[in-house]
Amino acid sequence: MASSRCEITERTESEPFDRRSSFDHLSKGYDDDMTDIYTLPDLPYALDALAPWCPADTLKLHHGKHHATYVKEANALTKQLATADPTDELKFGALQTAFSFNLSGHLLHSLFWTSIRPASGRPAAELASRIKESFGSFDRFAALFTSACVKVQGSGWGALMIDPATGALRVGSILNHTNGLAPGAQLVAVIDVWEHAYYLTHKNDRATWVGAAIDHLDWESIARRCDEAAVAVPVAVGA
Ligand code: MN3
Repeated sequence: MASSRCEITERTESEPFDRRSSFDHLSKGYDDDMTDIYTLPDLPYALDALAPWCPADTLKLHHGKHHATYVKEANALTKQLATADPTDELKFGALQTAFSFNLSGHLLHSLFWTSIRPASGRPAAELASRIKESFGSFDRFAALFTSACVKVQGSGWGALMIDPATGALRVGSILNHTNGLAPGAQLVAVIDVWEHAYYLTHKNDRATWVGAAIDHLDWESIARRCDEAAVAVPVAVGA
């Protein structure tokens, strides 16, 4: 239970203090009456709908524990930041870093659940031609996206994004939760390649997990996000 303002709550044996998974230690207290801003979205399919490439036990843990923790921490950190002292640079910086990490985790997972679907398939005509324009062919896109996912060093994501300068589709990697393409790049699909996404089933075989996920991309959702994306940012060239 979170402490109320200006109180320090002693933890009991049943409530172990784990610095690795909680940021409570960054604040001695905050306004716990503030409403939570972020909520865990429901999955758009049943827990067993993605089996066998993503079985129910993996999905339940991933959504109900990993994603839920990002939501919980993002809410807690919002409250802590609301009352944090910005002149306490070390603490304030740590809170901001932790908030960014957890909010990004929430947003990326929310996008991930709607980037994949139970049925395999290919993009419909309009998106198919946009992919061809951007990459040359669907196979070329698939090879690039596979590489972007498989070759993430450590934990991260493969991403399909809209280049904010030209409007072209690009693939890129996200290390941990940080977009490695460009500020303003609009994500239209992501694939989680943190080990918690696949290790229970596929052990260290990330390539098999990625292959299945790309085969099950939800092209209708991706097409919708492409349609809804803002027009390309005009880039000034010359004087
Ligand atoms: Mn994950």
